Amino acid sequence: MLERFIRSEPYAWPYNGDLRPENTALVIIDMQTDFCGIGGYVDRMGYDLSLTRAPIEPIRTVLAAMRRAGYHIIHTREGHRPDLSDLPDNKRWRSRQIGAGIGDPGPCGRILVRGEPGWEIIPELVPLLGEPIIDKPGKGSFCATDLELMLRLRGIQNLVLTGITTDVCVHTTMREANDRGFECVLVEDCCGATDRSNHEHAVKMVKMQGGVFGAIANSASLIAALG
Ligand code: C5J
Repeated sequence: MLERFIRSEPYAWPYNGDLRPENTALVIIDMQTDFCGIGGYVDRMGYDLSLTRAPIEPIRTVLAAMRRAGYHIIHTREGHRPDLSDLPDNKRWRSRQIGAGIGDPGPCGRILVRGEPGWEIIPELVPLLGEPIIDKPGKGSFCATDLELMLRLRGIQNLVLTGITTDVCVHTTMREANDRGFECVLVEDCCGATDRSNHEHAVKMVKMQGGVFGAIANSASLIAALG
């Protein structure tokens, strides 16, 4: 086997040098208007949209490179059924405390509800036909979804994690994936949080204990490793 690694911290990723399009997926998490668009959920909560919009261009570049090289591409969306039957009462209650009630009407339609304009993936990163989209009711991409089945059926072992938000849905997904034995790298500049320090601390957490959840890379070193 020809070994291939990405320059990353705290170790060169993947641990075994087995980086191939066949066994590796780019996962783009929740790049929806609700998380980075005007009038969406994050905007309604009053956070700085420039922080969650910052990864759009880096992800675009990585997406184009990984599509070209034939890697698996998987998108996720956070959202709830229109009848809100998959929305826990406490999640709704908490969102209302901060003025962005999930299921309530907003400028982009009902907040975080499947089928509404705010729930759609932003046009810059629209999935191609055939690229799986995982619809998830929670923060982690494995909870109450068929993601693990899709990965196992395709023989995918390595996950390149991008999207928003670093400290919430990206981190939860990375932790879930790591516990299931997937080898994960989080691409720092392809992620963003609602708070800069949360982003930085989420990145730092991954690097503890020899890479407790995997590794951290940036888009330039990832693209360089793809050859
Ligand atoms: C949040 C997410 N932050 N996609 N969702 O509620 O990270």
